[in-house]
Amino acid sequence: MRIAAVRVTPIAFADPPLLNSWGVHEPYALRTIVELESEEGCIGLGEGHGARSVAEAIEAAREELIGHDPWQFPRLRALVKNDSAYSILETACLDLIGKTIGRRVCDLLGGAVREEVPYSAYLFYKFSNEVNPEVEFVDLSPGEVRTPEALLEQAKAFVARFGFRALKLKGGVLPPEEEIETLQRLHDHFGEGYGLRIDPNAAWSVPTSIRVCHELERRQLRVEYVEDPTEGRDGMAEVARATRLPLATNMCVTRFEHIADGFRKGSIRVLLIDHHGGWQGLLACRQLARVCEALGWQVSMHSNSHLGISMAAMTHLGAAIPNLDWSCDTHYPWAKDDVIQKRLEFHEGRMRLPAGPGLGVELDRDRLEELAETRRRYGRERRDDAGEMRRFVPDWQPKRPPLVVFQGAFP
Ligand code: GKR
Ligand code: MG
Repeated sequence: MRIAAVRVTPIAFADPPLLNSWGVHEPYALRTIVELESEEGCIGLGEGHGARSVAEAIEAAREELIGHDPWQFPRLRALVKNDSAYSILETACLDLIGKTIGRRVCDLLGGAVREEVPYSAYLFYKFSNEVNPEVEFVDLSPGEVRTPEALLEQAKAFVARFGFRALKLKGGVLPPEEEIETLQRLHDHFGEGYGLRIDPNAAWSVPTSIRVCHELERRQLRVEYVEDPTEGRDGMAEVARATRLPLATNMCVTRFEHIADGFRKGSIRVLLIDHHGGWQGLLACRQLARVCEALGWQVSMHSNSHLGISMAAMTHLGAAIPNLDWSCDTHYPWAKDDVIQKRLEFHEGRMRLPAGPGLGVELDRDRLEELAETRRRYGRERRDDAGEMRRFVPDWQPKRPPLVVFQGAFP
């Protein structure tokens, strides 16, 4: 089997004004969609980070990709050095192979250990959707959410609609005391049956992180883990030594090269894997899960704003990892649009593996073209939450710059 055609489509889709420690989501999130067509006319799909540099990296490899055998992953890696671009192409190759031989992507990752993958509610403080009156967002949590009470209402809507049993709060937005109070409200309303997580994206100092962890311990909330309270593997290790709560990361250990240092220092107990960026694809993430097991680290999964091809790929990966210890993150409920023909659904907080070979999803070409047009009109070429926040707070500065930037998402 050989690749006969490569189509790269940068898109933009409506994304509500969700707040984080850098700023606020722009009215459109950017993604890159790739189709790889084999000589036999079969099409493999990939989705990933939306910065212009990612599409350019794929375009730069186009000539060598034509005629490439999709089974040859080391050669693909040699052709494409940009991690985000590689991961999109790898996903598309796996989809293409699966569709050609009639097997699911999870089988190509070693086989499914579960048919349904658990996900968590990804809860955000946010501005009212009315700050972007020209954009049509998903009908979930349309108003402003900047108090513990309002966040609880958002959580109720997520749990009622999707049945999630774990609640992750994007922190680093309100003063820490109000974010603790928000977790308390969630605990009081939902009770022990629901796990809580908070992720301020390294916005807190070491002393603040320790103070927050001690307060969460004192209140005896059911905290599954505290994600990236502070910056860097040294800072995280200092916090880890001071608390009984497990620390998790998608910021201080984001590549294989970081593992030894993070392990030696004791910076984390949970790793949020992500096939889209520095971990370099689904196959490597499957291996990464084995490394985590050997180190005694637990495994969870990270997400950024995404659509259905990524949703399917994440679900195949989650299905193929025996030691998936925690329900996975996903931004999917925040997206109204999609580029696949039938949007994927959660049932009781889980997503079933899509039926059919490969990823099990098919492209909606009309919708892809519409979202490509949205991207052309929108004109932005990389995510800029801090710049967007300056529309509302002209002298805004991100609370603390993240140590590790998310390649492709924040180039
Ligand atoms: O969507 O605002 C966001 C998140 O903060 C995202 O950018 C992070 O990459 O979800 C992420 C995380 O867990 O840190
Ligand atoms: Mg995180």
